[in-house]
Amino acid sequence: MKMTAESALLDLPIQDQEILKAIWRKKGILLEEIEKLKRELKDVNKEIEQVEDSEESKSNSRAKQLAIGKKRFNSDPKKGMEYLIDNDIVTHDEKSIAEFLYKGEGLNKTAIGDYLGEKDEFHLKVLNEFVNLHKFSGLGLDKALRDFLWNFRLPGEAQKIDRMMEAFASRYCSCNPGVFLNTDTCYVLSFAIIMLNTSLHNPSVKEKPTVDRFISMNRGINDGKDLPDELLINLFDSIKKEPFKIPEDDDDDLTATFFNPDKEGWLLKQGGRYKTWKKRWFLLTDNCFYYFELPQDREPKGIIPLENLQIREVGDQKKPHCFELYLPEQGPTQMIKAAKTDSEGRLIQGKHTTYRMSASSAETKEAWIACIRKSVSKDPYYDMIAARKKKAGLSKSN
Ligand code: 4IP
Repeated sequence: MKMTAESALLDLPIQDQEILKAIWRKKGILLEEIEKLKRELKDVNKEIEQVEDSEESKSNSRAKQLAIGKKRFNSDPKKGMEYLIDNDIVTHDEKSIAEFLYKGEGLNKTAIGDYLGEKDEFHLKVLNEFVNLHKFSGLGLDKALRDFLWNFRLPGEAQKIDRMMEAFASRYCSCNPGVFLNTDTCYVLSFAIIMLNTSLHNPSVKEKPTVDRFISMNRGINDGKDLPDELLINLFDSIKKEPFKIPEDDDDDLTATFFNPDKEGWLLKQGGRYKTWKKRWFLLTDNCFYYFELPQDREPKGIIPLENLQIREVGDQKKPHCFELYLPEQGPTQMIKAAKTDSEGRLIQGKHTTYRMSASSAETKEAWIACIRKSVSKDPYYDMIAARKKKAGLSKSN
């Protein structure tokens, strides 16, 4: 006979029956609780799965938004950045935008340059934060420039370049106090390095500058004083040995588009008051025409700023292949603004109404005329650099 739990219970003394019944009740309650917990656990697991699913899709859509944002930024930097901010990928403050641009993953370096070059106050703050992310301490100016110019592509607009190079120069000077007497010196020298890079490595520039020429070009830029030759020689050697690596290099040279190649060579020059002809070494740079007694001379005999001047071919009874610089729309007695050193080495004003030069051949004459024409035609970069150069050389006396 099979014994049920109830019949077994009846065999027990009353007291034990009560205890057993209580245990059964307790067991029932516990079982119910276990079931309830199981159900709850199932629900919680379900919820967790749902949460995980939505997190995944959230991160999926975030990745998608990031990709869209970068794509938009590359075609329209301002709008792209707005999109990235609206979608909480980048926070709307100069620091996080600068960090995002500095990291630069998937961003076009031309677009970064355009964004950083914008002129309103907020963009200027971003530019400063961006420049401050660069560690220039203990770096030579060439190395710092290489690092800086690798992170974006310099925009083509003079004012944008000006702001960026200004920010670069202040950062370099604050990381390396004492190297330059002021930030304008650093600014001017940075441009000189960029120009040197073009002159040395652009095959279309035929006359390659020498180290002496580089030194003489940068005379007096350190608050009116000369920078140490050693510093300039090291910079020259570094650029000569290794040209700048330019982001997204597509044969479009960094500076060839906005710097006219300089020219130098022998010409005969006619005197102002006394019309004697002198053989002088001429050099065209920074919209100025310099002449020296000898190519290796440190000090020019004369300086003719080309601003407001025009150039024309002329015939001369005594000399062949002549051209002259003249003042357009001025009377024949109007003097050209120019400086020369007198026999005692003092700087005095020139006394020319025109500057007449004779070249050794028709080709040389043509080449000079073409180069000077390029230089006298209004170049927006010229004013910018010339003004800064002036400041770098004269700021102490200002
Ligand atoms: C001089 O003639 C030279 O031609 C000077 O050229 C010239 O100065 C003088 O012009 C001219 O009088 P002499 O040597 O026969 O005296 P450089 O300075 O190249 O020697 P410029 O102004 O052309 O440099 P005036 O205008 O100073 O007289």
